[in-house]
Amino acid sequence: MNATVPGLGPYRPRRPGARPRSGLNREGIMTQSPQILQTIESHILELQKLHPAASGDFTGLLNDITFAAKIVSREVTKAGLVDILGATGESNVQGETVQKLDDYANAVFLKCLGTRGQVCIMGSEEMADPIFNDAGPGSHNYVVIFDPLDGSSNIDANVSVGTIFGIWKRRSLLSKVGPADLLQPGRQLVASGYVIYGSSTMLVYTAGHGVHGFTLDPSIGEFLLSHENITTPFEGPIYSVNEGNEPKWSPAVVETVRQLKHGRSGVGGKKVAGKTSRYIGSLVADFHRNLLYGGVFLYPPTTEKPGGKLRLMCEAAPLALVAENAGGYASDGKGPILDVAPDQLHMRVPLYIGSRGDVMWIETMLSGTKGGSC
Ligand code: AHM
Ligand code: MG
Repeated sequence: MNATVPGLGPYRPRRPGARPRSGLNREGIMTQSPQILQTIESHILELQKLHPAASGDFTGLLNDITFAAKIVSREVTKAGLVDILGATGESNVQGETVQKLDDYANAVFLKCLGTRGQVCIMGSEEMADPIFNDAGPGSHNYVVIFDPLDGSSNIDANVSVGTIFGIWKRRSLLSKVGPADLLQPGRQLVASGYVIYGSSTMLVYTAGHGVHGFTLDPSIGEFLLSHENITTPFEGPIYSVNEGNEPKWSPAVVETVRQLKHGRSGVGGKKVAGKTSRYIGSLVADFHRNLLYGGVFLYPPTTEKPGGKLRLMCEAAPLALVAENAGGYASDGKGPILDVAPDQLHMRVPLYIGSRGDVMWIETMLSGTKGGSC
């Protein structure tokens, strides 16, 4: 079910040469009503109306994320103009070089999420430990885990990067907030989404009533509904994987990718065509493209990273919820990503995500190999 206001259509860019939407004729006289666009704030408010007992905390939290995304978008788009590019020289908790914009995006999300008293735990890919903020049961009801700027190694080349976020409900209703509140599986997510900072900035989110995409109109500083109720094809024409890792994959993964590329024989011996390859190396951008066009993204285990590279809580699980709510699927090669129980904030997993039919076929190929482990 989707939560649009009756009578308000999705945002559609104007065709070149089409009449201006203002409804003014050449003499400046109003001849038609202006098209009404739906902002993300009004969309979120409509969602809140579906839950009459809602306190507004969750709505406020989604609005905080939207606001943070606008600020980060502003910095990402002007990154080429100011001296903000380049690594700080420090390493994050996984030993990877931290880019300056990572630091900035992290600080923005922490600042925006921490001020209204709805959040009891904030965890970020950029911080070794989560931040606990507990004023006792009854308040601070949400846990937010995010990757503030995923794909940041691409920033210097002006390639799309993104933010990924997941929101869980606090479990401890009568006691102090603790690890059980933090380490929840993706199945318990109440909302998740991502922001892609690309040729335009888009925010895509799901809170259980479909997956909806909003495009930032920089001239008015608003995210406007542009992709209502996104659904992904059951099978798609694209596979996305870093094929440079092939020497480090298990034989099962090598064979799986070979068949994705060359095709295979399907049910009743019917030939299933090979797919085309697209790989940006920026998870949000690769995921977003495949969500719209259909296909599958793979980050299998390698001999160097036997547990996979991508993080369960701030990358895989939030995107898995988006995929499932759009009709797709995400697997660690053995079962649903959403059912994987985290043992720590920065736990990594193998990831196969995208069109449901494609991911299920991969799961079958890898069954008995511990998700494609080497
Ligand atoms: P990051 O969180 O440090 O930016 O790393 C995650 C990124 C993903 O965006 C992308 O899918 C993956 O790393 C690419 O890895 P590789 O360069 O090994 O193909
Ligand atoms: Mg990341």
